[in-house]
Amino acid sequence: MQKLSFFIFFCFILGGCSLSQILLDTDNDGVLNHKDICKDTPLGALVDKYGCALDNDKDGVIDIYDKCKNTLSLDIVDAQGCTQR
Ligand SMILES: [Ca+2]
Ligand SMILES: [Ca+2]
Repeated sequence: MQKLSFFIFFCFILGGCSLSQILLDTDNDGVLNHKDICKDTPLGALVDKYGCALDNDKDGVIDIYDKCKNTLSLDIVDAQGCTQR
């Protein structure tokens, strides 16, 4: 909350910011744009505090699209997040 206060303060001091711009969340992931590192999060994806979709098994396929959510870290996976055979 403190970071948001600083952001709002400097935004108004420097000019050109409206409240609606400050409170904008373009991808509707619950993380405001000024804090959102991943601004194109797919609708319905769970996100971290930076607005990036979660990929719990770190295979490069985000959880919302991952059909195999517990692949091993060194596995090579297909587009569905499942180990290629
Ligand atoms: Ca996002
Ligand atoms: Ca995954």
